Amino acid sequence: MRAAREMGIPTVAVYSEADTQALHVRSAAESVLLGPAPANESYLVIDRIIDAARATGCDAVHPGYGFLAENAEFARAVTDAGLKFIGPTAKAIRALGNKLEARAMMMNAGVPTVPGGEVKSGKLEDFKQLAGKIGFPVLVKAAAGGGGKGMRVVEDEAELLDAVEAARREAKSAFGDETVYLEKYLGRPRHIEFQVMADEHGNTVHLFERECSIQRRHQKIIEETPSPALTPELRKEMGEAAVAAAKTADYTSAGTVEFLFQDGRFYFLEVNTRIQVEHPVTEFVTGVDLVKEQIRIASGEKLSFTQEDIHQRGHSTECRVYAEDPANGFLPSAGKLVYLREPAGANLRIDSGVYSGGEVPIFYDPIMSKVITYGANREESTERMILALTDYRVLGIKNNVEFLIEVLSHPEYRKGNLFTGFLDQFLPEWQPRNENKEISLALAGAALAATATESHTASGTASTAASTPWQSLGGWEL
Ligand code: MV4
Repeated sequence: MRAAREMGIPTVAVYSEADTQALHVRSAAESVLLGPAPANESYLVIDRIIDAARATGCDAVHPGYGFLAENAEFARAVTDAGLKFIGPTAKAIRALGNKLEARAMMMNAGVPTVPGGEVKSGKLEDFKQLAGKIGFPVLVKAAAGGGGKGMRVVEDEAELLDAVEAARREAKSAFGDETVYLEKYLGRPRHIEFQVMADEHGNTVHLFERECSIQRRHQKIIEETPSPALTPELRKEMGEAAVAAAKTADYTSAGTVEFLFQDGRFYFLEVNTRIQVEHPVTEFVTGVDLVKEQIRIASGEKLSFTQEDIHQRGHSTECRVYAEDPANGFLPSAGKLVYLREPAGANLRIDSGVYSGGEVPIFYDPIMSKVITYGANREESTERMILALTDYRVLGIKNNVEFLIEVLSHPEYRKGNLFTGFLDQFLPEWQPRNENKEISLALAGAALAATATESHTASGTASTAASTPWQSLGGWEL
């Protein structure tokens, strides 16, 4: 909406009954109610969104990065309604959505993939043979999967048949497609992805990488660019592979080519056919507004830059602030956001979906905001992030801010020693250092409010003045 506004384009928000007071509704020129809180009665009902676009005279639909953003049927319906879909074509979304199909396309285009493949016969005997050829451990993956759903690690042949059958059942009930395939299991990979952009005139570029290894249960929590693992040579090679991947899929708009990276080698994983949550780190380091560029591409323009125009300058870090309790199994936290004060400053961006006094609904993904920092180098960006998070004040909703600070402060994080198992290995069963922080903050606030009127006049005469902490310290800080 901000990108559109800067381009002089008015926007219409759609929302559910749970989101009547939501920030995105307040930010749009107009808004349309889709239906009740459950997403399958509102945000996931394709026809209602098309109707809302038509009723308000929209020219285009931006799918964002949730709900229907990677739904080929939705992209098709938008196009069939005579509207422009701000994203890739339905055909590209569909082809890349099938992981086995995407893998085959990439192998054809010369993009490195993890050793493995399909068992066309579907016979368990043939799975055994393939697994033997790949070498254990192997990973059973669902063709229709992605994001970690329906995966199973198999350590030896004895476990294989059960795993294949279980993965098939799971895939069938989750995706309606029981096709599974095998890959060599990489035990300690980094997740490194490349941003790509392509226009409708055959121009395709990459905007370098993002390292997203710090995640739990396939939910990313810290992303950064550049990746501490890449050399200029590897970066060039991976960037070229990402562009080849986009070209072979006839890709248009913004997309992400995901790779696993281990022992100096990279392997294609999948393509995310949407703008991603972590896109701001790329914007900081390249200076390109990716959403504006998406809108320009959708209106038929050529890319406003070439590959040679794009450079990485400095370092950027993003932390996702979630409404969840890290001390209690990361259980989502909902309710009234009693008080919120977000940090501010140079080289700091906050993309927030909440506000002080607002409600955080239970119905959707518990992300509250994204804090993004920029620095001349990794140390500066990380230090700036720690200070920003230290200044992030939340009352009423459990959140992961302290947890994030601890990850950023960890010696292995500082060394850039990142891999997808980082949190399980270095911060298992994490507990906050000061569980009473929220109570302390509330007491400090109450004390400050109670003494606000008298303190300036009476402090000089009070005999306890010297020993009271309120004289020397800001109440909130204490
Ligand atoms: C893998 C892997 C190890 N070896 N494939 C998880 C998400 C899904 N798109 C693919 N995933 C993985 N595929 C092979 N051959 C490890 C993961 C994986 C992972 C990948 C990226 C980011 C976080 C992850 C967490 C656990 C497992």
